[in-house]
Amino acid sequence: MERLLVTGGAGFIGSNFVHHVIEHTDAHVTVLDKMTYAASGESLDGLGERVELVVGDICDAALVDRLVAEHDAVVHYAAESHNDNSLADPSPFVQTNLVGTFTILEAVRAHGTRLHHVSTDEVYGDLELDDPARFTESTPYNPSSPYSASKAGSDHLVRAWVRSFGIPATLSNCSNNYGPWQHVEKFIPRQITNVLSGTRPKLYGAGQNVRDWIHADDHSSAVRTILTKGEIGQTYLIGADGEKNNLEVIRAILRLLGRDEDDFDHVTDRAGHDLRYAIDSTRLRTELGWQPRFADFEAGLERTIDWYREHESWWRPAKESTEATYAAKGQ
Ligand code: NAD
Ligand code: TDX
Repeated sequence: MERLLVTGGAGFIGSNFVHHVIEHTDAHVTVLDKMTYAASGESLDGLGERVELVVGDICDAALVDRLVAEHDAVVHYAAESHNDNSLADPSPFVQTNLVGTFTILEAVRAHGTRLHHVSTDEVYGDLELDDPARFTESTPYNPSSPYSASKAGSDHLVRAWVRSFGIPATLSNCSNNYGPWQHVEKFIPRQITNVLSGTRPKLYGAGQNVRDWIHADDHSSAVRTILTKGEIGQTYLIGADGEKNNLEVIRAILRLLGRDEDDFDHVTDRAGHDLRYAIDSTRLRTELGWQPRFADFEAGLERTIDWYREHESWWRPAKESTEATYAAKGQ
């Protein structure tokens, strides 16, 4: 039985991956998670004895070294992940995303353990709205926010450890995820839970910014494909051809919830707000044979809305303080 160490496995995407692994393999999974505000133990409920949760920090070198030594592969999701938080206080982003990744790399180097590093398309900066181009594995890095710069730095560390020390690692850069268990600070859950709470959705600026949406289940299947079939040292872009601007998404949420599509507020725009992200995932599809299952964004969004309707007891405790933080910034 394979032993996998999944960092950040109690977060939105990491927990989805743990479910995916338990469903599709006979692997044993150890989750290493600091259980920050973004984590949810509940997201791992019901998975049985093949999943173990270790509460700890990826910056704790002794703990990370011991855990890495006991596992066959590490899948590294743990990060501070929210752009708006990185604008308010970049410090934990530098600590977790850079020092934490460095700590994992040193343990992987010491023990020769297979690593997959999970990253974001935001490392490439943004595209113009009228530019037909999409990001590829050779697009130059040009991050905009403290979050994306810290993720870009972590990618560079992984690549340097591959080249200089020969560690057996792969990398992936994925577009915007949606689905169950996403924190209410993020765009789609924030707007769904606003409507469910009787509050108007909040659109930054004019809402022309484009994101390339992918369901978290498709991200998980892509990471597992890369972990099993990917070429060591290689980077794979993960995306499902889901480009939509924020205005379209907010209108779709209102429509699916039976509300007037114009029943939302324009609020203060994000500083340095990236215009457009778009992924060309040809390498992953042609070289490794991966395909997304959730091709229809609106159908996936409808299922996600149903999930938030049915899980109010999960998201409600974080909602009030999240909205208070946004309100203090005029957002
Ligand atoms: P999330 O914020 O929901 O979860 C992050 C998890 O990491 C949490 O469980 C948190 O407790 C844990 N964590 C944070 N600091 C830690 C530390 N120092 N030690 C141990 N655990 C720690 O994030 P997410 O949206 O699930 O993103 C997961 C990964 O995927 C991140 O690396 C992110 O950059 C990447 N990614 C996210 C998206 C997206 O759309 N959300 C897209 C592409 C890539
Ligand atoms: O209330 C809002 N109103 C709004 O218009 C919020 C919270 C966001 N937005 C806009 C900003 C973005 O253009 O919606 C878009 C999506 O915002 P976020 O959900 O904050 O995501 P983004 O900043 O695009 O980053 C996400 O995708 C890439 C994840 O949070 C990152 O972890 C990932 O790397």
